Amino acid sequence: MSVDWSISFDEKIMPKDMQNAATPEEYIKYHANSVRDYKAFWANIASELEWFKKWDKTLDDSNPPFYKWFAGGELNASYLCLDRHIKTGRKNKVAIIWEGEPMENGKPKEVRKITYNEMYREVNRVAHLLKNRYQIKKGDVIGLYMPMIPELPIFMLAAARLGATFCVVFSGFSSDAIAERMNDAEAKILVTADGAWRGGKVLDLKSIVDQALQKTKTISKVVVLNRTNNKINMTDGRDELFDQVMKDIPVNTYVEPEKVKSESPLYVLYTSGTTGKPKGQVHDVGGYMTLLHATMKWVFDIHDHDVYWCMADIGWVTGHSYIVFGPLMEGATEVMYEGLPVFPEQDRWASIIERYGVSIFYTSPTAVRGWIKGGDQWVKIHDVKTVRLLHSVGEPLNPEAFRWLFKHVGREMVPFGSTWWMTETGGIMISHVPGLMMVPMKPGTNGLPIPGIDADVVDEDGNSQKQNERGFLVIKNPWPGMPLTIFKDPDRFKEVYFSKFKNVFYAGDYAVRDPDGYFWVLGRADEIIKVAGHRLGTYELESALMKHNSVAESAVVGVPDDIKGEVPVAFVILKQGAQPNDTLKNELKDTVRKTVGPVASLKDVIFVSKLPKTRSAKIMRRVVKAVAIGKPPGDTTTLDDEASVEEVKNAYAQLSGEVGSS
Ligand code: 6R9
Repeated sequence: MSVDWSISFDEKIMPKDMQNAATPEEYIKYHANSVRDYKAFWANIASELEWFKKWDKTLDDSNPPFYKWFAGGELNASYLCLDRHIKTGRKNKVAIIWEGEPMENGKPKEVRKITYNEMYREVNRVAHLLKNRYQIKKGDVIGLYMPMIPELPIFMLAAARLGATFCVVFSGFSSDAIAERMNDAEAKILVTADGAWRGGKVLDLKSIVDQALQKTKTISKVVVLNRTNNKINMTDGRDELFDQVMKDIPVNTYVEPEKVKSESPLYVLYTSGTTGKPKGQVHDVGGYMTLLHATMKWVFDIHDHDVYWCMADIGWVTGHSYIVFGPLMEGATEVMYEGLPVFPEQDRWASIIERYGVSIFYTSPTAVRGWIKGGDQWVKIHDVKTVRLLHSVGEPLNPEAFRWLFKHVGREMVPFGSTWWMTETGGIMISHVPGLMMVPMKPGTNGLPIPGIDADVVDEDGNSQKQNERGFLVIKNPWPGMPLTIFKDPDRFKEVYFSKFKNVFYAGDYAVRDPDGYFWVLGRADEIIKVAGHRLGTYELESALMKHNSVAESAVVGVPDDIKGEVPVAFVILKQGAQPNDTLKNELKDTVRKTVGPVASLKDVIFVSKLPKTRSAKIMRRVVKAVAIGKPPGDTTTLDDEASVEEVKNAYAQLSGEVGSS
């Protein structure tokens, strides 16, 4: 998606009463120092964590781009998130305030307040279960396809305790998507639930898993939690009820946290690729936890008295980093909400802020745009004055959305930023850092790179781009939290991220730097689209369409949407004999939903007889997209495809003529 270009590079807003206010120049100076010797800089931060054994080398860079941070060091993520707090006075502090989606008489039907001690107990019991009943050990992978309930972080932490690797699949993905990921990750067991609440309905997780398991090769056991009292089928010898297998494990069970090497995998999380199957991003322990520790302090300014709420789903990286490992490592009290933030009414999210006195709120542009549409009255009926810090993530934050939330929740005085990062980066990379040094805000900007991160906007040749000119976003130094590799595919890791520009991480985003040095990320430069902040590869949607036997070829592009940022539209060439009618359109939409999951909803299907291609037979997506949004293909001095100006023009004329006349 492109940001609204009514943005102003010059508009500067400073949050009220900031003690640590700085000018952009002051921050840039500080930042330059941090990246000059970035290894020493990050080593200093890492030493704030508790290590079982200190690292031998801050950065093993002997085999780029496969970097090992804090090589030889030993620690445990579950220990950092739990054991440490039990010993240091946070034992009875509430870790998670969980609110279920169903309401009764205007109140949430279920609220669970779980202390650090209770989390610790449960994680130990689940670790015992994994270790003894399922023989899960260091290096094994467990799959998690679960609702937003506390047992999801509990299983993640239990796996981490054993030094095992977990792989979460977002509950909006289909059985095919689960099977593909579980097979690639070679997961041994899969944990799921009977169902998940979403917008007042039960999503049938277990039957989706049953279908997936027909196609998996490595999963021998399925653990099923009861969340919705949904009717389910249990397969003898394979499926086991969580309550049953847990009931004899005593509350005071203790499982010693494994001493895990810094550079060993904590989790694999699949991201949509531009081509081919989803890529399993492997994150380490030491570097990842170090980055989260730093960003929790700098970006969220987390303190013991805060009530923190990140609205993401744990199925995506934001939930991994900023619901599970970040806030729990810092000993925060956080809100975890199960369902839709606008269920049963538009004000659910604001009522949650009021109910628990949320002070730090991490949300998304799609959510905010939805609330704007719902009307100001909903937020006005709640007291949200406890909020002292706001951030957004997932897609470009348009200035309207910034202004609305800043006014209605931020009272036009609190820090509010749009944090740029990706699954690959592990944690926030470009952001305002109110916990460290706050520079003026500008509606819609991402701000400046966090300390220790050398980000830049470059042209096609990899040279720093001029101010105000669009280029590619890159990160020039290795950073803690970067992926170890793509699971079982190191060549692809190198190829996708480190080949466009030599030895520099290519993010795949377009960005601009303004005269103050601020970054403005504009959207993807490749075939990834963000639909309501959810990352989808157009390739996956196209492959799903190919499953229908009427489809010969297709191109899916993202088109702007007022609420969701972008939505996918498919251009389809039918096989001979197939009839292009509404019934077929609906069938195709259905095929995609069933293959990829409810998260993938095609907005429209457009039948065409040709797709524009370059001489090297690559589909010219820019042309397809221009047609989809009824605009000329625009700038033909190509930054993003290899087609000649003539080719682009012809293809556009042909396709728009065709679509216009059909
Ligand atoms: C954390 C997350 C990554 C892509 C990324 C970019 C987009 C994320 C953004 C943003 C503009 C922001 N993105 N945050 N664009 N401003 N504040 O979303 O990870 O799902 O892997 O997506 O999301 O395009 O490249 P992931």
